[in-house]
Parts: sequence; C-alpha cells; structure tokens
Amino acid sequence: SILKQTYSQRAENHRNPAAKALLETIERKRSNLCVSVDVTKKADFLRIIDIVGPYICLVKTHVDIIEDFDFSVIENLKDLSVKHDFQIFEDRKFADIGNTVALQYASGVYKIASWSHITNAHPVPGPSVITGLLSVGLPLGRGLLLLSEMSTKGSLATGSYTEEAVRMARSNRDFVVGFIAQRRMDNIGVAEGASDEDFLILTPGVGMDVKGDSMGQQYRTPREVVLESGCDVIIVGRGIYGKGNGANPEAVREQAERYRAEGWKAYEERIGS
Ligand code: S5P
Repeated sequence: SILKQTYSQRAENHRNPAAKALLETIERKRSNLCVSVDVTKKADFLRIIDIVGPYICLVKTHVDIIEDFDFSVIENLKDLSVKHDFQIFEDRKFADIGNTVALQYASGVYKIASWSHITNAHPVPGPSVITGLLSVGLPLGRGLLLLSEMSTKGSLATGSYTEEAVRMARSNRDFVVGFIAQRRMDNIGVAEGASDEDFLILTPGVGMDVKGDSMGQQYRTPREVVLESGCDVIIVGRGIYGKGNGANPEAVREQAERYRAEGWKAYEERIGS
C-alpha cells in the first residue's frame, strides 16, 4: 500500500515532473513540511522564507496579498528556492471556466505558471477547470492539486463533491498530481486496499499549540495528519511564523525545525522504519 512506501519509492511512480521533484525533495531534505507564508510585505515574506528554507520541501504562497508586490519578489523567491532546495506552490485556488483560468494562470501581474511548480483549483466548475489549466501548465511541466476537502468548519466539500473531485483527478493523471485534503483519497470509489493509485495529499489545518482560529480554521497535529490520516505533506502557516509576521527569527527557525521533526517522525512511524 502507498502508506508503507517511502517518498523515494513513490517518486518513481510519478511521471509528472513537479510531483516527482517534490517527492525527491522531501526524501533528500527529510522534510514533509510545507510552510505557508501569508504575510503582506515583501521584506517579511522573503525574510521568513530565508529562515525556514532549510527545513522545508515546499513554500506555499498567496502572492496576491503582498501589498508592495513587484516582480523582484518572484526573482528573489526563485533564488531562495535554489539556495535552500525547495519547490514552490502558489495557492491560487482557481475556480472559473477553462478559458478564464488559463488566462489567470498564464497572464496578469503574477504570471503564476512561469514560476510556480504546483498550483491548485476548486473542482466546482467541473473538468473544464482542469482542461483550461493544463493547456498552460502541462507544457511547462507543472502539476495541479484539486481541493477535494477543506480544513474549515462547515466546509461544503464533502460526500459526493469529494468523490467527484477524485473522479476528475483520475481522468487527468498527467497533470493532476493529488489533492488538498484531510485524508487519503486513493481508495475513494474503490474497495479498501484495492487501489494502487498514488495521489499526493497535501494537508493544511496543521498546528500543535491551538485547535483553531476565530474564523473557522481547524488544526490537527502532524501526527494525526501523517500517521492517522495518511497524508503526505503538512502545510503550516501561523504555527510557524506566529503573530508578529516572523519578527523573531529564532522563534520562526525553532518552530520550523519542530514541525519538520514531528512530520518526519510521523512518516517514519507510518512506513514502519
Ligand atoms: O482547506 C484549506 C485549504 C487551504 S489551501 N485550508 C487552508 O487553511 N488552506 C490554506 O492553508 C490557507 O489559505 C492558508 O494559506 C493556509 C493555512 O494557514 P494557517 O495559518 O491556518 O496554518
């Protein structure tokens, strides 16, 4: 079963270059930690990434919240990704008709497809959202995650919506490499244990010190996410950079190290090493 395979074994199963590179990075750095850097000033954004860089496999961005954005942010981010050996995931959550998402992905101020190895989409428009994005992303070797579940209280992405998202992914395996979800999706719609599919499961809503925030976010620990729910990558935002936008570098570094260690320990326990 996928749950018992190492990240490097799984890298060999993936043909999509972004999925393969992510799995190889995870193994090389012994880190299944993705840091989500949701801050509004470019200096804070780049500083936090430079601090957490050694401990992560992936940086997750919301570039549209940076107030003083210009394209130097992207150039600096790319330099940091080489310096610290991590992949980049712009959390754009595309959710429109194919033609529109293709334009949003390739063009505008951010030109996401030109620098983000992985991005994501809500399955709500149906398969056309994938068709639109893959017309831009596939020739560039990019990968897509579908949001088949969400971490928030009262999420509508449950039941048949989640199942249809998995079906949409199965029909587009060259571009859709996995899911934003709270548990494994491979066995949905097939008998328990019958699937040898390998989807990447990247999971937000991870925190060790609090259970949620005042706006519906819900947190689980790395152990619950990786060991009990079988997810592959933990996504941590405020649990690492804290309330002060990462003003205390040593505290940020310590949290990144702590979450990396917890995520990796849970993985080692899962594969039984
Ligand atoms: O279901 C989801 C999906 C996503 S991508 N729940 C989430 O929280 N996210 C994102 O993960 C969210 O947009 C934010 O950037 C991050 C969680 O941040 P944290 O500070 O709560 O860890």
